Amino acid sequence: MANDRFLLSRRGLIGGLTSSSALLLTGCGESQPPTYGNLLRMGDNFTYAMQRSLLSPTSLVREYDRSEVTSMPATGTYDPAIASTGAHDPEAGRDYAVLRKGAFADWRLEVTGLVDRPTSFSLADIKRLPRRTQITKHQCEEGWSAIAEWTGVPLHSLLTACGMQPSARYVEFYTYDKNADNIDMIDALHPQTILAYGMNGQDLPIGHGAPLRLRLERQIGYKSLKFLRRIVVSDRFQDLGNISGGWAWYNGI
Ligand SMILES: Nc1nc2c(c(=O)[nH]1)N[C@H]1C(S)=C(S)[C@@H](COP(=O)(O)O)O[C@H]1N2
Ligand SMILES: [Mo]
Repeated sequence: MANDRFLLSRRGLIGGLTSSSALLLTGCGESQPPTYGNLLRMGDNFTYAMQRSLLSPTSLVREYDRSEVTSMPATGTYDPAIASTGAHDPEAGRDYAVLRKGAFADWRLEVTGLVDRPTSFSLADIKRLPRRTQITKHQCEEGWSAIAEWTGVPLHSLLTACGMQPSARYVEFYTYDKNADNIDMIDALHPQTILAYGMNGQDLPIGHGAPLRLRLERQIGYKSLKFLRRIVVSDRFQDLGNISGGWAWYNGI
């Protein structure tokens, strides 16, 4: 009897959870990831649905104390100007070498697409926007993790500065190596999604993505693109290389 009651109440609980998460999902307008229907991307469906139903759109990842900061290796591409590191792009790599030589004084971040004010930001422009510092754990898909302090502009502040339009659904990132990727608006507007120019109290080092990188704290390491060059706000999902390259589009942690 006791067991039955437990089962019943548990069923009730599950029913309740399902309907409230359905409500929440409808509220977000996102019940399936854009990769839905791709058999190879079944994992996206599961983690996306779980995260979107169990976490509020603004639930924060844990932040650490400064005493918990660890060392962090620079991985993947650690210098877009050097052909032997990471996903080298000969043309962009040459551009990067020139910008790096000039201490990024001529570097610009282009923000275009569904914005009222397409803008080309210098690093100084970006540093004048609102700033957030957070100490978070980076988790690489290869198994290692590291804790570091990141300082930068919240992506939502940058998008607001450009007059993001209501039809925006995805934010695309293009870099100085061959990496590009996109995220949905829930991740884009999350309070801990920042474009970081500082790491552990210093300028962001080359190896970690200078002069500006994404910190996408609610997803796995490879989504936090380094060496940002261009941002495009879009209403259309497209595979910018990760999915065709065998990676999950959505990989929440
Ligand atoms: N442009 C670019 N961004 C990138 C990568 C890369 O190779 N190029 N590697 C990704 C991966 S797999 C990880 S784990 C982190 C590594 O960041 P780090 O070099 O600061 O440790 O950056 C991510 N962002
Ligand atoms: Mo990684």
